Amino acid sequence: MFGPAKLWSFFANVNWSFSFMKALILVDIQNDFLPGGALPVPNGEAVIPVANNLQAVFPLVVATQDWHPADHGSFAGNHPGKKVFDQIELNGLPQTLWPKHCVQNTRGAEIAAALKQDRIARIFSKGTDKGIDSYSGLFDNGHRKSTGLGEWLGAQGVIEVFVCGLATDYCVKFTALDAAQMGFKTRFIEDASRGVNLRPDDVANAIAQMKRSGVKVAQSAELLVSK
Ligand code: VGL
Ligand code: ZN
Repeated sequence: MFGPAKLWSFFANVNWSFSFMKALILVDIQNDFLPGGALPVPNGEAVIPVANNLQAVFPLVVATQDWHPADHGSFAGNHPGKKVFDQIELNGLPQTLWPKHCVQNTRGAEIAAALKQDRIARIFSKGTDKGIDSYSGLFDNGHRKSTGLGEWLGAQGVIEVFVCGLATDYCVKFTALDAAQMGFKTRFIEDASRGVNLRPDDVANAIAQMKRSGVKVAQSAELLVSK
């Protein structure tokens, strides 16, 4: 075979779904963000069956894991006189104070047992530096350090990412915004995510902000049929 026929056979045999790979990013589906955990997201458990079904239609699945040292600066208990949900400044950045959660090597920090994990290619931890929080799975809140997730996805040939998990108004939102900013075509999967809603409109505002930043909103049903 030579000429156009050879060229055609080359293109016909490329697995384009892998060359331009789509990746599913499962954000912080950890015990502490589920009922009974330290910082439960209302109805957070509802994301698990949806996330389990979604994994089957993605060639690549990754997860993020909030992974704090016990003396992390985002914990209210590490700031005498402050309460949970107070706003402070932490090394020059605005910081909401949270209950102690997702402490490294504790049960609360473990990925939920009900989440299918055999297809998770890599888990990227974040929030490991006590001096700065990290809502996004790609960078800390000051964009000072990368977790390596964005670079790793790029190296796998990923051009499009689908982001879901906990919590819509914090880690899911900032993961999606950073992915879009890094140049990934980015979609937020609404029914595979739940938010905290400290203020009643936080989830709605998070979705609006993602949309303004070029993140498209998807529902799991449309993804499960078309792939
Ligand atoms: C998260 C607050 C503090 C999240 C993590 O996963 O959305 N929220 N740490
Ligand atoms: Zn955290």
